[in-house]
Amino acid sequence: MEYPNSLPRPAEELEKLEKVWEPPRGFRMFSAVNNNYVGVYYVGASFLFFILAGVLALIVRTQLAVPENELVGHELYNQLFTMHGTVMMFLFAVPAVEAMGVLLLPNMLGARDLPFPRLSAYAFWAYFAGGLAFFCSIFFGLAPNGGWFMYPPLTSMEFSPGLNADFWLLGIGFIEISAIAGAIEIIVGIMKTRAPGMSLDKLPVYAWAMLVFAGMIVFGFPAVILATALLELERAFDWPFFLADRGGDPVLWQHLFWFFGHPEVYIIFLPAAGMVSMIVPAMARTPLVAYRLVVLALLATGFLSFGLWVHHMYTTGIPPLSLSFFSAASMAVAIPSGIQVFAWIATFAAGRIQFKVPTLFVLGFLFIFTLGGLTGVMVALVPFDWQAHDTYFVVAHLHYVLIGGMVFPLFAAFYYWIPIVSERPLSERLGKWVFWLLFIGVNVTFFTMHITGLAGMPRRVYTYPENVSWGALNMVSTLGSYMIAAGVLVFVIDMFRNFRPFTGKNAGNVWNAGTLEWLPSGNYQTRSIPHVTSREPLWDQPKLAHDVVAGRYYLPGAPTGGRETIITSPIDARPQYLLKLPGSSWGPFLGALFTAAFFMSLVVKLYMVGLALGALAIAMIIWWMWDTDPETRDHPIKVGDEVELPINVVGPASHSWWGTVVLILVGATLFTCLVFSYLYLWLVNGEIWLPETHQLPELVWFVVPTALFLASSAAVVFAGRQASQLPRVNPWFLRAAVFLAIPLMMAGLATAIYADWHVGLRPSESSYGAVVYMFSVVQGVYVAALTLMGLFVLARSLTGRLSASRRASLDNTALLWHYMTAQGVIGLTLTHFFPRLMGLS
Ligand code: HEM
Ligand SMILES: [Cu+2]
Repeated sequence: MEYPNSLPRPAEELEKLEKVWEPPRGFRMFSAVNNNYVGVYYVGASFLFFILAGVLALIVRTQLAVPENELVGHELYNQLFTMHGTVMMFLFAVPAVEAMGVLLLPNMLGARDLPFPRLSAYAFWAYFAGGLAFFCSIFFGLAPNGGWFMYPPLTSMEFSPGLNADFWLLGIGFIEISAIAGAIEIIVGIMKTRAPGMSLDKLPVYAWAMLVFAGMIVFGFPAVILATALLELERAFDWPFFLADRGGDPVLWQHLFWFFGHPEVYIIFLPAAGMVSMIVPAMARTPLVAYRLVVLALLATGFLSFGLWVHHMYTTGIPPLSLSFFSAASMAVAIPSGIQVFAWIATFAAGRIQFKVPTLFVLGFLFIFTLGGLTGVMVALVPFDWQAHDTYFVVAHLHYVLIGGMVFPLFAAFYYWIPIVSERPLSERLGKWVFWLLFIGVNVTFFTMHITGLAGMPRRVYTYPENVSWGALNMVSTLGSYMIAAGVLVFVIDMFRNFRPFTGKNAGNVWNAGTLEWLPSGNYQTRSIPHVTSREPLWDQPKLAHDVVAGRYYLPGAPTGGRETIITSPIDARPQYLLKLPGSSWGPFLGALFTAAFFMSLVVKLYMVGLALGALAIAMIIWWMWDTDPETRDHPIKVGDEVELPINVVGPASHSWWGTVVLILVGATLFTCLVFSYLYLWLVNGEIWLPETHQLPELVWFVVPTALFLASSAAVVFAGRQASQLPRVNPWFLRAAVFLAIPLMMAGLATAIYADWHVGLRPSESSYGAVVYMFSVVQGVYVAALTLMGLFVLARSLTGRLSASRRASLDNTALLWHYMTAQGVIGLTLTHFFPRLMGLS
């Protein structure tokens, strides 16, 4: 084929590329933003939380080893198992798979980096700092103790006074926000930074899995963010969302929680399945059997898993028709998982297997996960579930699924992929020890729990009497857990002996795999960005690695003098423009620390300190946003002898437009969950929800805020029109329009709140009042954010950073602005007309 670039390359080209991508040294490593640094930190931090939560599990198991043990006592035990479950799920499992994505995806897609490196860095540091602070609550006896799903009324103020539950609510709500930031990065990265030619049909299965994973975060996590916000408002300001005596309903929490919580299981499992789909072909030395079916299975699982949340709530009195719908959906989701398992087995059968450590972990995964699936079928049978519910049988089942479905694939992935970030691969000999200790340990620990469970031992009890004869089984189980710990210890030793990241070198393609992450790479990833023509380019083009290193493909140097990558079209990956990437910066690190501190001060109710910290966090974000949206040059940049790309395009082609659209989807999901809560509370508590004596505001109070929101959007539209005619028109028209839009929007919010207030509605009197004011709370978040963004746009215009071709800040602000208006109008329409329509008032 024709190569984009001719050889030989100019002598200084590689030197310049290396210089531009040179990572910071010493303590400035905290300011690194590129993925091969942040990705490694991120994976490391999540593993640290795995160990910390594991230590908690060991204490739990030690406590349970013998009957009538008084090692930790009742209250601490509750905190221990709550923290163990919470940390494992929220600080280990989700971040670990997200971290692997940040680390692997750029290499796998043939990109220099994902499109928002500073956002990744910010998300990581926020998670790490916030997570550590959250974990430390256990040392002060302040850790939450209501179990990892935190059901009210147990977690309401009445039964959980003190700060423990607040730590959970604010800590987890905040960490989910960081997970969403990572998901936006991953979606836009997969859609827009693939190597030229890597059409969706040639996308590695792992990237597909991560796309579904990130999409599920976008549609799943807002539910739990809303739920935590509602419960926190109830606890802090007595807004009765979940208190039945004032029209609330504790089951609303369960709906919102499981609408996130069930997909959560697949959010953890799908990336692991994606990893396995990469490891199996490499270890079998043959392409994955039924690529398209596997991709379809991933998409189907993602889609179906959202219809299943109710199966965690069979005992809450669901109507029979919806019961049968949800059980049918629960069974349907087994089909796509089955397809993947068959595809892996067929691939192993078709190839010649290399029996290395990653292969062992994949086989261990298949074994343990299948057993977990079988007990899953058992608990799906209603009479059996009735017996096993809340016993150790369920603890056994859930650990088989989680450890089999996620921990084993993760270890396979560690052993498989570490050669691309470390100068040395991990040891095969020690790896076998790790595998057998973990495999035997897990089965010893958890298989016995099936039996203790059937013998009637309930979960979440801190001890049990002598005479029930659960003692021997529990002792075995505890010994097993020490075996697991020994396995993890050997792994850590292996890491100390062999893991050498950040040296600028790596061990290379040790397994002879076929996908792009195995191209020789430096801090800049690949020397030149290949043109992809198949799913396993390294197998199909034997000279590819050589040509890439020689600089024959796209972007062999750093033509703009800074970091850059190629942005391609979402479906068929045609090159669209050259994106200038940021270098190291302190903004994300400091911004994240301030954000974490902000949330922690909310927990301890230091609202003024929180305000100051929040302002600092925002200042950091503005600081780093300031140099995005660079000056476009008139002449395009050469990325090949004959291939030229523009810099920085406007509108839907641009990566920041995509980022904003995904953010809007997040917001829209949260808003939909709020609408659901409103209707749900009406449905279950209709009679006391809206007292008949209550007067709705006159309709003029619908018209005025609606008109104000619409007018503010119109002003923003006008500003956009003006911007596209710059420099022919006077920039002061644009500035005046943006400046006017802000008070219009604020007035819209203020009148909406006043409308409810002046008819005597109060948020703490009834769940109706609480949920109606909640619409304004959500709207208020947008008003605050858009005020800042509007001022930001103004500042850019005043300093000459806004023009017809350099206007991403204005365009993205406008997108979000119109969304805010739409959300406001829908909320107003619902709260004003629904009660009238139902004849409630
Ligand atoms: C590494 C070995 C592990 C051991 C020995 C272990 C042990 C335990 C035990 C004994 C309980 C029951 C506590 C009780 O009900 O009183 C428990 C609960 C739990 N574990 Fe683990 N676990 C391990 C790994 C994991 C992993 C990897 C995950 C998730 C990725 C996980 C997630 C959970 C969850 C969600 C609960 C439920 C907590 C609750 O009831 O609120 N565990 N674990
Ligand atoms: Cu479920």
